[in-house]
Amino acid sequence: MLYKGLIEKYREYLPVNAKTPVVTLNEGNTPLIFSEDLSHELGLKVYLKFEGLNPTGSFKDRGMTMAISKAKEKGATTVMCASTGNTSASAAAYAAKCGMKCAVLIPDGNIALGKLAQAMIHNAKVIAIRGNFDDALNLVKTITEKYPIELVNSINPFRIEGQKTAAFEICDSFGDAPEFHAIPVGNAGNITAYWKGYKEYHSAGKSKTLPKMLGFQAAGSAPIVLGHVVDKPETIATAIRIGNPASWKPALAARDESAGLIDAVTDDEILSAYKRLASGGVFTEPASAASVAGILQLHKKGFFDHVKGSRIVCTLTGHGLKDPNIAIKNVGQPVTLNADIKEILKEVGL
Ligand code: AN7
Repeated sequence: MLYKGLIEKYREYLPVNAKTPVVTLNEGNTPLIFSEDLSHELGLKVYLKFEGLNPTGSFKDRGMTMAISKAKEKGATTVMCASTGNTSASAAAYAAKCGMKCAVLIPDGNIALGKLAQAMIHNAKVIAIRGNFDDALNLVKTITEKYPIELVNSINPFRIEGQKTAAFEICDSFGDAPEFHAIPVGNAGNITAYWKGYKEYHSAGKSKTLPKMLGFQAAGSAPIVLGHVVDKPETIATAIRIGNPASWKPALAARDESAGLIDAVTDDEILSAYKRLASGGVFTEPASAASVAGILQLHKKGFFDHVKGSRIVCTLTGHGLKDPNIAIKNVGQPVTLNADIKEILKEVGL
């Protein structure tokens, strides 16, 4: 049967009705890739939920199909969000799909080029503000409270509803939940959404168990780990450069109810995991690699010593092509040679 996107697939678990105009780009249905490399090192069965293969290249599309469909249902004509990049790319695309206007506030100078290009080409009104993501989100909250504009950040509950379907897909693939689920944490909407999804599927009898949720923030932007707001968040993983997450409390609930943890990984650990994933054929953006950096760090501490053979899923939240600059910066430029077979063969090592 033709795949029509996650709203049609999981309609009975979502707050939509026959009258909801479904705005979709056929998001969801992303692959769970088995990693031989990581499984071998950790003594676990490691799967990568590659959300970079959504229509705009990140998991945000799952929430955006819901948020835009519900905005359309209530007659909204304009949507707005603050973004470190992926939310704006997704909002712009889904708004374009259904003829809505979209305005986005981004932190000036701190968003990956691919994400900026996406928001611009889909005709969003892109405003770079002199401030960080947290400043931008505060502005968007104030504006959307006062004016007839729909807010499509993850404090919009429909975003969480759409994003929870990733947990459904994982349970449908395995016939149960995995033992562990590792995920990057920025504004903390996604860890909240996964946990909601796992709990709902469990209640519906679709899975027998619940996973332990393992969340990872970048060390320079780790408010939840530190227990206080970070005024000047820093990290090379610009997607998760967030100092005051909107879904802070539900993220703590996900951590505690699942008997999991939320920890920090350094930029060096993130870059190392980023390069390692790419060396294994999977190109994610740096923020996405935080989930893998996190489990490698836990492995070194002996965290998995008594649970060998368990199944663990790492969410890879966005595609590596979002940020080509950081890739080139970390691996260097190609060699340039004359158009000469001898020179080429020598370079290839033949
Ligand atoms: C690749 O686009 O916040 O913890 O404004 O783009 O649910 O915020 C992006 C977040 C992880 C963190 N990985 O997810 C935005 C934005 C990638 C991301 C996260 C983001 P949340």
